[in-house]
Amino acid sequence: MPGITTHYRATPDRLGTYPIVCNLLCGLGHSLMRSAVHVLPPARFQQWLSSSRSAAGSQPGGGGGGAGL
Ligand SMILES: [Cu+2]
Repeated sequence: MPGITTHYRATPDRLGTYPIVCNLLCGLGHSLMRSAVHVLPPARFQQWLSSSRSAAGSQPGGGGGGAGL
């Protein structure tokens, strides 16, 4: 729903990429509300974190974007 922030919780006990599907019938566009959670090894996560911080520092507004995997 516009203006409402929702949260998902993931338990990262296995490496991989897992789909996230909106679980609230929230209105127009609900069927398109898809995302993913990526569970990475610690070194790979640190690499992603460093590159995200670099990208955020070089873009107006500081957006870090997605996981970029
Ligand atoms: Cu939805």
